[in-house]
Amino acid sequence: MIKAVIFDLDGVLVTTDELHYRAWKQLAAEEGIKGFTKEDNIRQRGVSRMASLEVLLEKSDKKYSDEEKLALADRKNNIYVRSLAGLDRSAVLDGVFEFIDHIKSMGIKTAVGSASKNTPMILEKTGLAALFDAVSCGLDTQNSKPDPEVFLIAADKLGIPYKNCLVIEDSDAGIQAAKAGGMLALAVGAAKNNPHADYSAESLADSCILRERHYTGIL
Ligand code: B16
Ligand code: MG
Repeated sequence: MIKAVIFDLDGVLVTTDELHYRAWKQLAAEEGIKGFTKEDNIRQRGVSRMASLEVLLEKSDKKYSDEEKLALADRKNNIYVRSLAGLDRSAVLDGVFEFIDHIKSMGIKTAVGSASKNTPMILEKTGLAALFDAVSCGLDTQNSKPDPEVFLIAADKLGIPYKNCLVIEDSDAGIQAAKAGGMLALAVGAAKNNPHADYSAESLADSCILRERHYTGIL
């Protein structure tokens, strides 16, 4: 029985995935790194800032020291954070507010489980912050998805057993993390065809999520 839903942030609750992509694109252009594509960006979903940088650097001939890598990650984050300046409620993906209202009305707890260290700021700016009973993010963790740590911390903050948690994710790394943590996983968006997910849907706006028998059964 599901007692808590743990939501990924980027690509599940908000549209910041495109802003991450543009920020990495800009950094690539500044560094003269060619051939960074949307497909590469899909592999950056859900993984930490440093792991995302490694995906970009696969396209570079230059060898960067650890110090230079930290500086590159900082530059990307500065570009990304600047692009969040005008972020507001309109960045919340379709169906999110309705879905959260629905599960809260059933007494189900809600949490965020995101790799992003910018999670608190994004939740505040989009008006989502008050809707969650707990937040676990890149500021809380040592290991990034596919390690389950971010979701285990979310469940621990809620005081709910792992087997009673449903994780909603748009990344393959996130689905792997949820399953490694002994949780159920609903794959949406870019991860919707992931064979390891227990359930899948186009997005939270997909009305079948609330209508279909097996979903109502688990929720
Ligand atoms: P930051 P999620 C992830 O968010 C993004 O999908 C991923 O592309 C990014 O590298 C990661 O957050 C870290 O973000 O640089 O803001 O700390 O999908 O786990 O909500
Ligand atoms: Mg995501």
